Amino acid sequence: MSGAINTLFLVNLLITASLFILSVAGNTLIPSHPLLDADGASLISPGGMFQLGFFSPVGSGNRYLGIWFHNISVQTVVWVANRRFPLRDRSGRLSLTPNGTLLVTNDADDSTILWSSSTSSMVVGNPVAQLLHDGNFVVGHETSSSWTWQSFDFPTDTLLSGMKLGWNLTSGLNRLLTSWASPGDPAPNNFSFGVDLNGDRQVFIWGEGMMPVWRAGPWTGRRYTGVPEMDAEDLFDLSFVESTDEVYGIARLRDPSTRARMVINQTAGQIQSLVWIEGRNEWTVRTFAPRDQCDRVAACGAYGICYPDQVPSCACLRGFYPANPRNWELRAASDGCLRRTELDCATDGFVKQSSIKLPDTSRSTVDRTMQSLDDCRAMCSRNCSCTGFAQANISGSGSGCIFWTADLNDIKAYSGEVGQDLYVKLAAADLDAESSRSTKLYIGLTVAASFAATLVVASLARCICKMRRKKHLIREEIKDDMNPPLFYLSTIVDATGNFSVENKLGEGGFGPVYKGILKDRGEAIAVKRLSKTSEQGVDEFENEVKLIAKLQHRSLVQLLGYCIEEDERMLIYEYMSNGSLDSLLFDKDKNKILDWEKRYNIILGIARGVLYLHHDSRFRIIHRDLKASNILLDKHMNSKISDFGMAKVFGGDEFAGRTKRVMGTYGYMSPEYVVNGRYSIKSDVYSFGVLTLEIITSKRNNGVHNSREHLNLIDHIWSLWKEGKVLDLVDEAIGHSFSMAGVLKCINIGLLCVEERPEDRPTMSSILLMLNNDSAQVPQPKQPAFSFSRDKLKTKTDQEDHGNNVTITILEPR
Ligand SMILES: *[C@@H]1O[C@H](CO)[C@@H](O)[C@H](O)[C@H]1NC(C)=O
Ligand SMILES: *[C@@H]1O[C@H](CO)[C@@H](O)[C@H](O)[C@H]1NC(C)=O
Ligand SMILES: *[C@@H]1O[C@H](CO)[C@@H](O)[C@H](O)[C@H]1NC(C)=O
Ligand SMILES: *[C@@H]1O[C@H](CO)[C@@H](O)[C@H](O)[C@H]1NC(C)=O
Ligand SMILES: *[C@@H]1O[C@H](CO)[C@@H](O)[C@H](O)[C@H]1NC(C)=O
Ligand SMILES: *[C@@H]1O[C@H](CO)[C@@H](O)[C@H](O)[C@H]1NC(C)=O
Ligand SMILES: *[C@@H]1O[C@H](CO)[C@@H](O)[C@H](O)[C@H]1NC(C)=O
Ligand SMILES: *[C@@H]1O[C@H](CO)[C@@H](O)[C@H](O)[C@H]1NC(C)=O
Ligand SMILES: *[C@@H]1O[C@H](CO)[C@@H](O)[C@H](O)[C@H]1NC(C)=O
Ligand SMILES: *[C@@H]1O[C@H](CO)[C@@H](O)[C@H](O)[C@H]1NC(C)=O
Ligand SMILES: CC(=O)N[C@H]1CO[C@H](CO)[C@@H](O)[C@@H]1O
Repeated sequence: MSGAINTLFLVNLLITASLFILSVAGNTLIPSHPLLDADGASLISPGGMFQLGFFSPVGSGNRYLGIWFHNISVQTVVWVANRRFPLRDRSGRLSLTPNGTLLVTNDADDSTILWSSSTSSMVVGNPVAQLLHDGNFVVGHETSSSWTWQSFDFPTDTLLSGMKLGWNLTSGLNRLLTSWASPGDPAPNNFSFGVDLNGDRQVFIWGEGMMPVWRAGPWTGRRYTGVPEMDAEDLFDLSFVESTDEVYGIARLRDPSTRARMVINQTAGQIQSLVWIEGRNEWTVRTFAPRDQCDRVAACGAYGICYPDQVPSCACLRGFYPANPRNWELRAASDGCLRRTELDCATDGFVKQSSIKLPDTSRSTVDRTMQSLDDCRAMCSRNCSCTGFAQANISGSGSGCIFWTADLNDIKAYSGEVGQDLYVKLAAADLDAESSRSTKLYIGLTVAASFAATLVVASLARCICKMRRKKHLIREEIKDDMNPPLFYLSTIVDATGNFSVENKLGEGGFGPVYKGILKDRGEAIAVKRLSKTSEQGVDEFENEVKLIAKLQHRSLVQLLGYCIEEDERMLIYEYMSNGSLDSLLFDKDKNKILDWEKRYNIILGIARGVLYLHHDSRFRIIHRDLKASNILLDKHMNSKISDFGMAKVFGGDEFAGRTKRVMGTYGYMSPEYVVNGRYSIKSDVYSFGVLTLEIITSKRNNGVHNSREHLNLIDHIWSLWKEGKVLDLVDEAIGHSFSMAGVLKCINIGLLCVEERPEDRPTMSSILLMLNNDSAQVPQPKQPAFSFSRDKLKTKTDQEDHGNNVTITILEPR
């Protein structure tokens, strides 16, 4: 009995074994012989480097069709078909249809197609699918060597030798690597790696919401500008191809017998190139990026330059100074740098910045025909919108030019000879200054503070996590709480011409804003659309809906309704035909229409709106982000406050708070808020003061100043006020028909509002009293906050770092 069973078992085993041998024998799949997971069947590439079949990722029971390195001790999957739709058991089947489509189906339930190869052209005759020696799985006619489909066109997270990364411009096919969700789950996740077609074509890593994380930059004929170590690369030979129908990067193994790959790694957020070391039985990382803090996209903002080996790492390019000194002191350099002297497009020249990673070229143009740097220079000089240039192709004797027409962003300094030369356009005055003085670093930092900056990053990360969690709750919360009308998505799509570009008004705090006309009422509306990809902004959206729905005042922009449908979230507002205050005020031509009467009326409107928020509404509300771009003007030029994304509500007698997450706009934020995260109605008063002074002078508090002695507008006004010459700063566009007393009173009030101590600043009700009543007492202002001259800044920094504990306090995450 047991002998019979044994024999039967043996026969069975033999049959199974022979089937197994049959199915693994080849590298070819034909329509009549599907590949079944239940058989343990697979294909092996000629040469034995790759294997194709069903597998389970480490730590998961799910089954996927994939390709991996054959015959090595570490499971290394390089391609996955059904990334999102795993099989739960071994019932998977890979089949080839007679027209040449590959299908992964569930054998237990034949109707479920988990994956299919998308092809537009079908194979006529006898199709075959083959796993080639390089790991490419292809479909074609049995006698032809051109493929109707290939796995290399649909990469997952791995780039193999000979694979193209980038675009077929004719078909629009974009070969992009996307990271696995986790080692046990190949579903596509946050990080991707590919080619961006804007400007001079560049290679990027993008993170969540396709936010650029790292920029390899443009190909410079020999290497990517952001990968200087490529010169020493011995594993792959990299190149970049641009033609009328293709743009792609490609890496070819120098020694085709090595096992090597490039992979976008989810946990590290890096692109890594790895090689298998036979003797050690492991993968070794050869190169990776991003490598250091200077690889973070735009780490130092516009016209900033990042030195990886220095502390602090950010500096301004020669001829530029920090846009926001205060901010730089706080190690937040993303505001970047400003020109000392504006260009005049006649006498400007260039300063050479050597050994750098070229700035972002997405807003640049390339001329490959120019032969010499002199030609590039002449071209850039002639064109007023040109901000700088560099050689496009450093191979050979060098040729071609890249011209930048926007701010120069994301510049990294290399040590040694590896980088490239960048020529930055500067005003003649700055060129002279630069030749006598070499400003390299903006100093004012101790190691303790940079440690504290690390803590800020940690606390920020924590905030972001909190926001993510909240996203899921938002829908329910809003539904419970809402009273403004709900709009259908279709109504909004109709009104805005399906969010057409022509109707886009601008970019708001958390997404684009569109103009629309409600078809049934003919009423103009403004639609604020939360960008789908933005995690940031969900909190702000929620806040704004809940808050502004309950507010009604002629000096606040009125919310008409909202829309939450599918994954869209939108706010619908009354349309303000004269746009935002900043677009008029700071435009030399447009601000001529703002005579004193209009400006005074605008100041009064803002004051009434803020007073309503602080005292008259059912709650106490602190807006926290009053600034010129948040003041909108209706058709009669009445000012209205908008954007309640950051506003805070208080009940009862409480009217101050403290936050670890200091958000707002530098230049308008009061010192106690910037430094300690403390805010109160008096921080709004401070912002109101800044706004008032900006409205009178048409100058940005944080803008470029003609005078090098002054840090900002407040500082400038204060020094003229002391000298009794403050009317010199009044915008000429106001003309001569203004009431000198009225203007002086407004400046006086503005200066009272920006005093250092919150308790010294007036309340909104006394401000309105002063504005409205000519016989009301207006006290003399004291020295405002943030008013110290450039040389005092250094001393102040020292004090903060050594004596006083202020700087550290705000950076402490709790
Ligand atoms: C698998 O690897 C071993 C050792 O590296 C080698 O001896 C053997 O030939 C390989 N087999 C195949 C099928 O490549
Ligand atoms: C090939 O056949 C499959 C089903 O067998 C079908 O879904 C697919 O559209 C066909 N493809 C082409 C290109 O005709
Ligand atoms: C690009 O796509 C078009 C249209 O599908 C195709 O005809 C062409 O062969 C493709 N080019 C390359 C280089 O693959
Ligand atoms: C992005 O990655 C984080 C963790 O790294 C994860 O929590 C988050 O869900 C991912 N986002 C998406 C859209 O997959
Ligand atoms: C991702 O990179 C990290 C750091 O190099 C490494 O420890 C980890 O094993 C990598 N993950 C995968 C899936 O390769
Ligand atoms: C200046 O350069 C930009 C970008 O290269 C180009 O679009 C523009 O036409 C040029 N202007 C002139 C006057 O040549
Ligand atoms: C860069 O210059 C080299 C040497 O002159 C030349 O071979 C190569 O084709 C150029 N590359 C491009 C993209 O123009
Ligand atoms: C609106 O545009 C989107 C994407 O641009 C498109 O998918 C959608 O079909 C369009 N809707 C209408 C109603 O035109
Ligand atoms: C204006 O201010 C004066 C002095 O404070 C006060 O006596 C007067 O009542 C005020 N007028 C109005 C209309 O409030
Ligand atoms: C700062 O230090 C002083 C003593 O030097 C201490 O009294 C104060 O509480 C500290 N402030 C904070 C916010 O830690
Ligand atoms: C400066 C400006 O754009 N003014 C406009 C304000 O709105 C009214 C009505 O829409 C227009 O007539 C003005 O020209």
